[in-house]
Amino acid sequence: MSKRDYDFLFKLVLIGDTGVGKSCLLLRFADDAFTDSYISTIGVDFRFRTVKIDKKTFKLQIWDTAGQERFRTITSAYYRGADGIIMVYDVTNEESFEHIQDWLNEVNRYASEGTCKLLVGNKSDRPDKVVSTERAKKFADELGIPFLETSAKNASNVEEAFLTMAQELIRLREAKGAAAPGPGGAASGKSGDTVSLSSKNDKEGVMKNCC
Ligand SMILES: Nc1nc2c(ncn2[C@@H]2O[C@H](COP(=O)(O)OP(=O)(O)OP(=O)(O)O)[C@@H](O)[C@H]2O)c(=O)[nH]1
Ligand SMILES: [Mg+2]
Repeated sequence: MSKRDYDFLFKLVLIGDTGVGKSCLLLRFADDAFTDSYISTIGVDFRFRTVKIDKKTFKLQIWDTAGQERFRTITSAYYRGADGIIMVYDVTNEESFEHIQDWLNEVNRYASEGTCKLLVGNKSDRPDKVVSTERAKKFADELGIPFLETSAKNASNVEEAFLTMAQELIRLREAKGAAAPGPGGAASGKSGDTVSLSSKNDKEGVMKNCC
């Protein structure tokens, strides 16, 4: 019998308009790779990445959803049971930022209560930025959610974005007393376990999606 290879499992979901770079963020985080070619996601896709934090193994199951409107009914089904939702816009695309409010409404409608949220402004490497950092930060602060600007292209802040989310989830879990499973029923973990994010490494466990 094989033993479970992680201490905690977190289910994360990437959402946002088509073309903002959700798949590229996941590709960067899972494979440390980037592609300029644009293949719009059909439906949903997922990847795993395992990270080790203070001798504990966290398995992140990350769902990459299609931003295209026609897939909305399929993708909304994936919000339910998510531990964390990463809302992505493109810093060079005003509309994609304005639509974050719509995405948020979707999340509030479909996601479980207590789901962690994170706002990400992607493509920070581009010189033609139109959504200022201050504006997005203010928006995120009003919502009380963390915010980061990333570049999947040059790998800036990508690692930090996913780990910020993991950190939030760990904090929440600890506050709740650790033993209770998250919205996705995914957590294992022993009651009262203390974890801190002083280190991160280990790219093992990266798997191609299978179903
Ligand atoms: N300059 C720059 N281009 C990026 C970055 N991230 C993604 N792109 C480009 O943006 C385009 C769209 O990226 P995707 O990751 O496929 O976008 P998506 O959000 O998954 O789109 P859908 O699957 O249609 O929802 C591609 O041509 C990428 O190369 C980035 O950080 N910087
Ligand atoms: Mg995609």
